[in-house]
Amino acid sequence: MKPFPSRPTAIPARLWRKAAAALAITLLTQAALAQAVVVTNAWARATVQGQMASGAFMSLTSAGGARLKSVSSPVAGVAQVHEMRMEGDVMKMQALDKGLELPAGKTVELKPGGYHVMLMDLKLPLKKDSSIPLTLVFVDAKGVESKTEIKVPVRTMPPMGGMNAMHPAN
Ligand SMILES: [Cu+2]
Repeated sequence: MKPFPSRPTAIPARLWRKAAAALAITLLTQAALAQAVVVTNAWARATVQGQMASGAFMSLTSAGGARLKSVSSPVAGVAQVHEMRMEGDVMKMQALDKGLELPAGKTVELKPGGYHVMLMDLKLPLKKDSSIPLTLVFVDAKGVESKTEIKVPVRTMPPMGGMNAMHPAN
């Protein structure tokens, strides 16, 4: 049996530089990904004739922590981030003036009965199987603002599982 070499194999400096450059690119990519908020399972509830408001729902995951500051959509005159909570026996809904906190690495669910995107003053009915554009404005842990535009499918029921996974463009 050959003895284990006591010296590591010499690696030419040229290769080390290549490896270092590759590592730097990897780290940069990871930093960019850490800042982005991943949006999955987005959907908006279809409306019936004459209905002027609806809700949009999704799961938001921020690796580094962020805040959903505001939302907007060309189909709604007013779009807000809302929360629903019980006050005594009464379910109340209100706008989150400071936005919705997204703790690092935790998935925050926007769903019926909880946090949601409220779409008001609808300019057109939300038709089942269509989709609407939605702009999400996030502020990351360093206070840097970024916009994510997503296409939100209009449904009558929440989606099952993660078939509508979407990633921010930036
Ligand atoms: Cu609401």
